[in-house]
Amino acid sequence: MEVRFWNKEIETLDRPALEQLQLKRLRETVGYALQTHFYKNRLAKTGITSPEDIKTLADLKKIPYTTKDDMRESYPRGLLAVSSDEVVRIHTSSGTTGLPTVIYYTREDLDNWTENLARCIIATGAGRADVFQNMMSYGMFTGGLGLHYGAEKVGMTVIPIGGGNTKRQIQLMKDFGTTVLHITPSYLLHIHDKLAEVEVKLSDLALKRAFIGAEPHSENTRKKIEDLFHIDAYNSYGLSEMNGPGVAFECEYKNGMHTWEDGYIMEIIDPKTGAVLSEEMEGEIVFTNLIRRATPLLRYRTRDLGYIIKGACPCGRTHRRLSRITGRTDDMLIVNGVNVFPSQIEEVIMRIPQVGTNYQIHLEKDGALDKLIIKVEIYSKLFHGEMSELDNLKRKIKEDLRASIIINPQVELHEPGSLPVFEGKAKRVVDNRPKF
Ligand code: DLL
Repeated sequence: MEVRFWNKEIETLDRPALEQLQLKRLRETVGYALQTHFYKNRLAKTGITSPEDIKTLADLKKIPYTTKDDMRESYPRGLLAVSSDEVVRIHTSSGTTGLPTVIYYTREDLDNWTENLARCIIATGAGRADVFQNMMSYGMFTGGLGLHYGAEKVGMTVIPIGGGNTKRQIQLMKDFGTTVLHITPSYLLHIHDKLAEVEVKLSDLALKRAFIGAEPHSENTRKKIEDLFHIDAYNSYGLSEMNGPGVAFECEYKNGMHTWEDGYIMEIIDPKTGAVLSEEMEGEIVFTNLIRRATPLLRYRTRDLGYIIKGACPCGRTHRRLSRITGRTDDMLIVNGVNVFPSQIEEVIMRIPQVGTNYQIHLEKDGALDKLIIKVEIYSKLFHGEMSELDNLKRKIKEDLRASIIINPQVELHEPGSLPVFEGKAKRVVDNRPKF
């Protein structure tokens, strides 16, 4: 495979040089952080009052973690490190569970973010000859604008349609010969269902690749997408607190997501004790942003779970790879005392070929007990077959789930298109148990 790079020098920098660069940028970032009320107070307690107090990368450990609550409490300007005339853009999180978190960007911050996205795009093998349909929503969400500028930078033809309006999406794919999609995996699966409805065949389209991300998905979901569309799908990870997409992205080898370590220091910690874990050990991902001056964030706890993959990637990039996101510290479900992650359920059901493109996880109370109901769409031809086929499928899904999550769920089979569709991030879990 011929490997292409956007910035070969940085992407293949040897480890000592990369760490040297990290140290230089960490010092600068601590300097910016000390301009904010929040970090000035917080760092003073640890004896860090100037960038010179950071002597080596190991000094990072002296800095306390920053949490989402810290960011909310600093809303709206407590984490702003530059004067307002230097700020050229603001993004916020959706704020559905309280005050949003806010990120400010200077011109240079946006350029740094765009540079990372250009690296990601080229790493997948895509490039200036591609037609890029950006189906992530534009606006305060970072998914739309983030990739937009990255794609323009590498010279792709960008279709800035944003999320939703599925028929129009398909029409544009067909009329403009779209080759690369940027989309959530759940919405992409839904698009496949819609193709037949609008009488568009895969052969009418020129699709080659999809960048899928912004929500958790399993390896089996990726495979399903690749098989249904005959394309390559690349996992893309990021979060608004670390600029947005472009933090970690798969290269053509699709064996974990290269995290741009000249831009982010990545640590994995034990979410309970806060202890830093070694490579291959799963825990909460913590990032320090090294390429943003307007809102410096030090040791930000993402609540996402994953691990650092050991060893070199055949592509030659030296930036270490992050595993698929295996869950979140706050999405674990406790069902009759047993811990279950939605990702475990998805992994099981998406490898069963008769299972269609959508599913939901429901939780109800049944007397004193919790009831777990898995609703899955199946392919329509099965509904017109033998009843026993449906019974067998239900039993198979139940048994496979039981083997993986140790709970006996109730399984419901649904016709294609009958479960709710999300054009952005999917909401898979419906927990109707009374809250205490
Ligand atoms: O979702 C940024 C993004 C846009 C990433 C487009 C990729 C593509 P937020 O809205 O702040 O930002 O949500 C961030 O989404 O902490 C994860 O929990 C989840 N997430 C993002 N990408 C992935 C992924 C954007 N590839 C939160 N796999 C993160 C699993 C993901 N979860």
